Amino acid sequence: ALLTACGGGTVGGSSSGDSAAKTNNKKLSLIPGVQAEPFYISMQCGAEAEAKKAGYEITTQAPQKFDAAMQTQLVNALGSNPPAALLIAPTDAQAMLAPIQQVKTRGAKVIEVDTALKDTSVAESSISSDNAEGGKLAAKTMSELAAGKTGSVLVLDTIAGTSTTNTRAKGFEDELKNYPNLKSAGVQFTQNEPDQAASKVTAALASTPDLIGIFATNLNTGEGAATGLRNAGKIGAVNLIGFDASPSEIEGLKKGEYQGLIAQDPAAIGQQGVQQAIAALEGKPVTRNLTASLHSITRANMDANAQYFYKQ
Ligand code: T6T
Repeated sequence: ALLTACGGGTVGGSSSGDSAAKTNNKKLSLIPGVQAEPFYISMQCGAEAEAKKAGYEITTQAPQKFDAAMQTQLVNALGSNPPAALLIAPTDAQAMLAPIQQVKTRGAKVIEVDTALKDTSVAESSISSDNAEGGKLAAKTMSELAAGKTGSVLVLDTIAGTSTTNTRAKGFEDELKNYPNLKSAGVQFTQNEPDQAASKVTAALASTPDLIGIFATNLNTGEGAATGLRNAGKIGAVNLIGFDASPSEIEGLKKGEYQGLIAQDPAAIGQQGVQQAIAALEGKPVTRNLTASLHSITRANMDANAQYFYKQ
């Protein structure tokens, strides 16, 4: 298991809830979307710090890939006597419903962090960025960068069924309609694999000669898009707006591979997720929906925004 940047806890590894029968009331479980990824590591750090402060124990288990079948195994492994609360980033808005519902039936409070199920009746509280607004913000930035120039703009999404990135893509496409000089070249899915994002960019450069911009809806699509542009010698010729602020994206922004990033605040999502879980467990008022902040980062303002860079 890997030690996290924040010191406590591990990524991956295993736990068993069976011997803890009577003491589960101070136990929380966090199941992020995927392991060893800066966004979720930063979220885990925020969650761990908050749990420690409140005298709760939190165990993190993350799937190897952003995949509903793999995540379902981890949810099922919580067993018949689950922790008091489950904080989870559902990897699929529909496929994760049944397993999460089962944990709830077995007595755990469910808190959604980052992504969410389509069925809003399961979670006590959902904490996420305003993803539609993030997409909009990216389109506005794209329009400013184009400065009136005409051309096509491609969106790289992750997987159909990922609530966050699907909403970012839609927010972007909706806002793009306000800029008649910018034409949509469509939304491509990449299975959250940087390699697939890179090949979609290579293909788009060949099929769409007037391509002037790419919006990558998360860090994996962004890293892949940067590779695709680099391979084609198109860095800077095509504007790349990314989402998130991983160390590799920040490096890319410095080098001019990205013209802008929309950073989330994953540590705050983790922290608030733990706060809401504890409120639910202790019978205190719970807020059904909480929105974490977004920050538009460019090369010009990056030094002032260093607190939003993700951990790795
Ligand atoms: O963008 C984040 C997260 O918000 C999204 O749900 C999945 O991808 C990331 O984890 C970044 O890779």
